[in-house]
Amino acid sequence: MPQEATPATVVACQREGDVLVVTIDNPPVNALSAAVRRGLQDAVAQVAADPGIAAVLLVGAGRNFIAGADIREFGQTPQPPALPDVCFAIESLDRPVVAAIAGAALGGGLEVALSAHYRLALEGASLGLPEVQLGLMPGAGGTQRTPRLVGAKATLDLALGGKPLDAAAALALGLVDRTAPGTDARAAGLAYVRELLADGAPVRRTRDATAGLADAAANRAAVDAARAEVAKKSAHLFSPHRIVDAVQAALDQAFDDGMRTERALFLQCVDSPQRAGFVHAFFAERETAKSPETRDARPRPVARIGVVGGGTMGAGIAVAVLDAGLPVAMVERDDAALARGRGHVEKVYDALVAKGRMTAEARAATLARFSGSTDYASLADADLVIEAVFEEMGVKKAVFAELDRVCKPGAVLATNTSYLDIDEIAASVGRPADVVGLHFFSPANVMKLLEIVVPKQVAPDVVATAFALAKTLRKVPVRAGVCDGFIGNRILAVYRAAADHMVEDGASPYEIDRAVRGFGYPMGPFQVSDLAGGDIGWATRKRKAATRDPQARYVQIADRLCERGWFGQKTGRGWYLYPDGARTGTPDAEVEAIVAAERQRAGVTPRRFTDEEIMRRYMAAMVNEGANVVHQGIALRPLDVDVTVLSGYGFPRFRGGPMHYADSVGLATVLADIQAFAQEDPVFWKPSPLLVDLVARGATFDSLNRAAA
Ligand code: 3H9
Repeated sequence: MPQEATPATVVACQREGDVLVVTIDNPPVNALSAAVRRGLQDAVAQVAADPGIAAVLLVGAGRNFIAGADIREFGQTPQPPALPDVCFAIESLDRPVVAAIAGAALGGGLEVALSAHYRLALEGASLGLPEVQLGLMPGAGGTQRTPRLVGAKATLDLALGGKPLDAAAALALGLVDRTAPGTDARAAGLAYVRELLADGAPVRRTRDATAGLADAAANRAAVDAARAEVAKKSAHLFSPHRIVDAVQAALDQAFDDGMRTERALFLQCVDSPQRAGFVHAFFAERETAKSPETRDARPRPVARIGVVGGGTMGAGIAVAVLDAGLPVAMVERDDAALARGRGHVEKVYDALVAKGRMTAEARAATLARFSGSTDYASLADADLVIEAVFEEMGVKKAVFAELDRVCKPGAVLATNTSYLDIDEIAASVGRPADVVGLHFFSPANVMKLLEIVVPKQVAPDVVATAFALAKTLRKVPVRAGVCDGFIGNRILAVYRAAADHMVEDGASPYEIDRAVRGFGYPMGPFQVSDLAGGDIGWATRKRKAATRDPQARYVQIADRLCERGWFGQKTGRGWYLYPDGARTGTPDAEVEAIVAAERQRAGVTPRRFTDEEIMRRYMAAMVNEGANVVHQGIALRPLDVDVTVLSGYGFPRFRGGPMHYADSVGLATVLADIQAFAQEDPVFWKPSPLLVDLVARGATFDSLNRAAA
């Protein structure tokens, strides 16, 4: 039985002579739960009552200082003491308080550190205000103390960007007073405390600091610039606007008033649906990183990786591997193809050097880990090989036959296929238990999502190896079963079809893209198609033509564009026009004319759609297919669908993913929509049995997430 967290177990106070060492010990990341807050409050009381204590040292046990507030507590009844009060009490102590930071001092963790009178950051420390990534804002003085120390611009950069600083950057900014080598916060902290005591260093409260407020004009300009930037880039988001308001309050108001303003704004963020969406996404991503196999099996060691295929995908995968610091061996069928593959890889690093984001030496060192060959024998010592060749079963099987021949026993053989039957590929080799799907998204070195596709015969430790690889490559893994399109592309096909139906029924592609952007997506589906290349979808449609249900509605508009060679950005026109290589498209009257002609051919009398109607259908299609994917066991839980669509398809993170969104709308409402749409098209709009069952039981998708936990 784990020990119950009490203030005394999660915050340990220990005397080192006249120094009280206060250790926050709340695994896994020392989050500031109610027990920790009470423990810190008790520590303050102990100092106040004991004149023999000359100074206080705050440290975190384990790898982190404090990762922030306990995110699980938001949305529940708040338990006293509130963190701002704890911070105020620490800062108010009349003897020096030092925070020695190893690992993460994030959010509330940095706010606790800012309440100390002196700060020391060790090697590898990471200091930041990431609350914005959770739909929140700093709520324990982060927006009030930080500007007093480092000014409004640096504060806004930290709180709006959400990216942490390392120790050196924090020192350069003035967020910490000193850095120290190593990771032993207690030893380095004690040495620093001794030095401060020997120097007679005074109590120095951040709330009284004035350095950051000195340049009033610069601070004002920073707030104005941030406000304009937020209005432009984060108009959909709730918390960034409030962050700017709070930092402005730090400039305009006395400390105590500013704290009250911050608190009020923070509580608005806590209550916002966006906070619930972001926090759901945070925990969902941590859940998808685990699978039944990662619990039961140990990953095989992976030090050498092979990639077969040097096209866009293969090269992108090679770059992802190189970026993770591993060596990669590429195999292509002939010298010319290999040269192109190498060229794709080099281009990525050349661009980084040109932008000043990588030195020429670092580029050379990275590429030194890349080797290429036309001989499969070069993969003989690879621990894991990823096949990324042409999407055709015969071609894939030929590659796997070669891998079967040359790879050492125990090597993991992965395919990057997006829709082929991996069971069939596995069955074609003599070691089916070593075959797994690793479905990367393009560009593979940038996109976060990695679908780990689990065929029938795969060994659990091969799946565990795939998850370990995802971690090494800093990808977001989601476990998927074998089916056409796995989780992501299968759902995409359905909501994209719903969009096509709406176009034929009267909505223009531009209206749909606008509505989808209005919902929070960076791009609409027709913009995405133009970016990816319309030929890709066209090839899939042709492949599926023979097996398509003749009863199913099929909209031909996209085919009409493709027949003209209008594939999108790369051909200068698709759904949009891209004159002179423009990256943003402009609406095309000729496309509208083609759409009108196709409506006529299909015998449709066009009608108008509001943005709300468009999104109801778009989301209903997405949610219904998401439910099917869970119902059929392709996705383990609804949260796996959420993470897939969030990390691979641009779904707005603040909405938590389609299944979380459906819960927030109400599943009965979503089902009623589907049933209403089914009146027009019962073949397309078939309510998922899972959705029907959940509505009948008055249950939510989240209940399935919790049941699986
Ligand atoms: C805040 O502070 C608001 C304040 O300003 C105002 C308050 C009034 N709470 O990521 P990992 C769990 S908002 C609860 O895999 P890593 C996580 O779920 C907060 N749990 O480890 C996982 O659990 P499990 C601002 C948390 O080493 C385990 O810890 N702070 C929290 O890759 C390990 O997590 C942030 O936004 C939490 N705050 O990375 C920081 N954090 O094992 C959020 C983590 O059961 N956290 N868990 O799946 C992080 O960025 C990373 O966790 C961190 C460690 C970098 C710290």
